[in-house]
Amino acid sequence: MLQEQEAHAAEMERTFIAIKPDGVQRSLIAEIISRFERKGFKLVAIKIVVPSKNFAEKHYHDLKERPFFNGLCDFLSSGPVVAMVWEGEGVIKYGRKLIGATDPQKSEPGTIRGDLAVVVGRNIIHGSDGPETAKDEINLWFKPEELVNYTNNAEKWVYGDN
Ligand code: IDP
Ligand code: MG
Repeated sequence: MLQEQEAHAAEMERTFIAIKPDGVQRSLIAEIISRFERKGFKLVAIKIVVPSKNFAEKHYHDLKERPFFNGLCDFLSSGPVVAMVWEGEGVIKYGRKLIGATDPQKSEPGTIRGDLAVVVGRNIIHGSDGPETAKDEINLWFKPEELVNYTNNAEKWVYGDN
C-alpha cells in the first residue's frame, strides 16, 4: 500500500494556470475552474492579482522578440488575473489539451478556448507548456508556502487504490 502511494505520488506533477483579465471580466472563473476540477485535477494554490507590467514581461520573457509582446504584457497587467496551481497525473500536458490551441479559431470545440474565446489576443487562459516552464512559472507567481499539500477524498476514486 505504501509503495503504491509512493508510486502514485511520484507521477504527480503541477502546472501553472492563469485566467487572464478577459476571462475574469467575462465571468468565466467558475466555468474554467470547474473544467479542471471535474476532470479530477487538484487545486493546490489560487489567488487573484493585478500583475504589474514588469511582472507580465517576466512571465512572458520567452516572447520578448515577438511583435505582439508589448500589447500582450499591457493586456495581462490591465486587470485582475486568477493565478492557480493544479496538480495531477499528466496535468501539464492534459491541461494544455483542456485549454486548446493558442488561436481560438483553431481550438477544437470542447476545449476552453474553443468553446469560450474567438481571437488569439483574447484567449482567456494561460497554461504552462512543459515541466520546466511549469516549475519556473509556479516559482514566479507563488511563494512555496502558498502551495497547499493535502489529500482530496476523491483521489482514490480518480486514481484507484489497488
Ligand atoms: P499559449 O498561451 O497557447 O502558450 P504562446 O505562443 O505562448 O501561446 O503565446 C502566449 C500568448 O500570447 C497567447 O496565449 C496569446 O494571448 C498571445 N499571442 C500569441 N500569438 C499571438 C499573435 O499572433 N497575436 C497576438 N497575440 C498572440
Ligand atoms: Mg505559452
